[in-house]
Amino acid sequence: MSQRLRIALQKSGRLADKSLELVESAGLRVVKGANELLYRIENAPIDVLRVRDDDIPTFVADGVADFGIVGLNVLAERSSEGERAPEEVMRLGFGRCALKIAAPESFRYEGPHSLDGVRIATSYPGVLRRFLDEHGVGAEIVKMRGAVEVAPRLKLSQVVCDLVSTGATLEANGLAAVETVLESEAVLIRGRRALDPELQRNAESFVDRVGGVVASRGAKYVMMNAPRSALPQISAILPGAGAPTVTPLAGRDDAVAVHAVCQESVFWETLERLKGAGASAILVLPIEKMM
Ligand code: PRT
Ligand code: ZN
Repeated sequence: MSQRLRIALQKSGRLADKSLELVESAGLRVVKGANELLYRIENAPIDVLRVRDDDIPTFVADGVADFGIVGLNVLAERSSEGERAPEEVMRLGFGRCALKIAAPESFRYEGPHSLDGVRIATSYPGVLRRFLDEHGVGAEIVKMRGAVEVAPRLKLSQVVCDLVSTGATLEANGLAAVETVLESEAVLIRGRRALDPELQRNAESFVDRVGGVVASRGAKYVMMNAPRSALPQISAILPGAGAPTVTPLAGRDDAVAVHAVCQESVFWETLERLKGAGASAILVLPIEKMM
């Protein structure tokens, strides 16, 4: 029997749908069978293990799964505990949030030193400790598993260190963010063990495909005609493009066709600047796949 690669994804929660979507965008057909714990991929030797996000780093570190998708916040907390942390393969561009220190309005915050001797409630004691140590701050960390935002009202702590996306939860609890400890997004992680050659090939192909999906998201293919003399200026305007492809135009020595893959958003302003530099017939096309 051939060996199957295992990818651990959050079963339900903020990352669940987008993680599965990413796998599907990579051309892997997921069969949502009766087995809630394990989904099979029908067109590749891969299984999807569906678990709680907190368990994913452990499963990947222990080899129960070969890859996983978690918030960078979860990976960072795990890494701060020292031993056997999985490695980050790539950032995935969704699940964005930030681990922030938030305080009631009455708290005077003038920088990390304002936290000296203060009690801080958090579910991320490791990441917070590292931040405090880096700033030479001695604060007392109160570890909580959830509902961190209520700690100041319960007099468990003066301030909190919690994940924030819109900030609505902080606001509803009379807190305001004063410091960012970690910017987070979903990341692909893998274990550090060597895999059998066959699994290793599968793993490389999986990483290539996921990388292709992530890179092509937001990327655009830009084409235009331009005076040869404007090439340096045009290359400088194209957002996040490597060296563009330049081809001659039939019957015209002074003008060329320029093709480029832009990794960043191409705005109307960009097109206007290209036009201003002498470009004409500018086309911006979506990219479906990239490798
Ligand atoms: O059941 P399981 O253990 O798998 O899930 P979970 O409840 O532990 O995690 P889940 O699904 O809530 O979050 C999974 C991951 O999503 C986190 O580890 C983060 O990487 C990421 N993420 C992105 C967030 C948020 N945005 C977020 N807003 N995780 C939590 N929140 C919390 C925030 O702390 C606040 O309490 O959501 C609340 C609303 O946030 P505001 O700022 O929009 O009000
Ligand atoms: Zn969790």
